[in-house]
Amino acid sequence: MSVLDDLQWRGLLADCTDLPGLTDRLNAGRTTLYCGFDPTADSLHVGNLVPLLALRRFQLAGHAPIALAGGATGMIGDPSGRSSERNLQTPEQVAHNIESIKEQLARFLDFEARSNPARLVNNADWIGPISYLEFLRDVGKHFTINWMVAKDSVRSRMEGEGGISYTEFSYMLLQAYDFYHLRRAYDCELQVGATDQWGNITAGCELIRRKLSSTAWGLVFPLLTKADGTKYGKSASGAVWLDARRTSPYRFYQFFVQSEDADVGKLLRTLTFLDREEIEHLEAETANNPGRRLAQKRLAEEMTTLVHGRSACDDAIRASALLFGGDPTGVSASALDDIAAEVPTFDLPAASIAGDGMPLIQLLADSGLCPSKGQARKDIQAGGIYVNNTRVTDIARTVGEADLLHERFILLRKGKRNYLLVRVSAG
Ligand code: 545
Repeated sequence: MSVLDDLQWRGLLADCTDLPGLTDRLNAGRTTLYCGFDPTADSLHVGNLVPLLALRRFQLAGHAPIALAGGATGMIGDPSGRSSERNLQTPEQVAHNIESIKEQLARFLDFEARSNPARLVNNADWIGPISYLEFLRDVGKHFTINWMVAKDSVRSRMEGEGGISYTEFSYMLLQAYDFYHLRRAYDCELQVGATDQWGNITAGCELIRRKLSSTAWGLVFPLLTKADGTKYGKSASGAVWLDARRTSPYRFYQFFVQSEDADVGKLLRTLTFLDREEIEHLEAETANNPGRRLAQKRLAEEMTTLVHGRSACDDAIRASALLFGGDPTGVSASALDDIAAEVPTFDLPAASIAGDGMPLIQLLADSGLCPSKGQARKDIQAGGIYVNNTRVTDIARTVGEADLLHERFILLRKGKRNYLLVRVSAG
């Protein structure tokens, strides 16, 4: 299957400037393509994965991908898909963000591939040195205002209340100039992005045609949405980031495990590298056996491994099992730290459990898991209290050093789902 057929089957082809022409070009041999990422934050999020993974899909098919970090464009701000003017970022913010973003981009591409290595470029390298006069003469002159205001990104803002600054209005010319530059410097013939980038991408194709009399193609993917039409990639607590410091691997895993049955097939197709046969099998499983959530588990495992690596994924799986009554052995300290962000916690000085330990009833009441010592006693008698997921039957049970996981955690549970993580500190 060709890369375009594969993208088509995955539902990733939203639009192309010339699909038959691009098909011929890709069939004829190795093609260089690019996708740009502006340093608007210090991490990519799940929503940015579709085009980034698409670069990888093209690379796996033998083509040469370029990931562009927008050191210059990030100083301006893309108006595409935004209903209001952005605040300018400081040069320091841009510099900081670009370092983290570059590191993330690099993780998904192969820079050592012998015949089609990936490249990572920064448009500040070629936009930085141009003078304003040069830019107006060499780039601006090729575009009419009439053409520019017809673009969605500009028109919607001109119709709206706040308007659009001259600065953001000019953005598309910078991105157009990038494509032209990459066309000349690296023979880059294709730019990809999600549908919000259509205007900027076609501006580049236009500039290449005008200045070089050569062709270039644009290809856009649909923006990820859920079956209910809402934006994908946001959890109740905000965006799902690729940076483990912003979204823990545990939470990342959970985000995918909790996908709706109606969305999981689409997510497997757009975000994973599983093949058609396997995905269709998982979709059939969802239809016949939804309770098992096999497709969701597979999706979460693929994505967490891709973004955080195998061992962080294994940790997240064990931590998830732990919050479903599983065995705490084998759950790493960092996974327990991630769990601390998910369930109530209670901090206890180590001295309280030294020696003979502390009565469990006391700990249940102090930590707030049970409203009082009397209620804690009743809960134990009813068989509803667990220490490290083992049921406690003895009301005289104490908790001591022997109960500690990684020398600093004790997981308490009341009933089926109420967890509380006790963190024991040295002091
Ligand atoms: C800059 C210079 C170029 C080509 C492209 C650009 C960036 C482009 C843009 N893209 C978006 C983006 O989001 C921030 C990511 C990092 C926190 O604004 N003008 O930079 C998104 N892009 C990926 C997809 C997108 C797009 O990175 O194309 O459509 C989202 O899926 O919004 O020469």
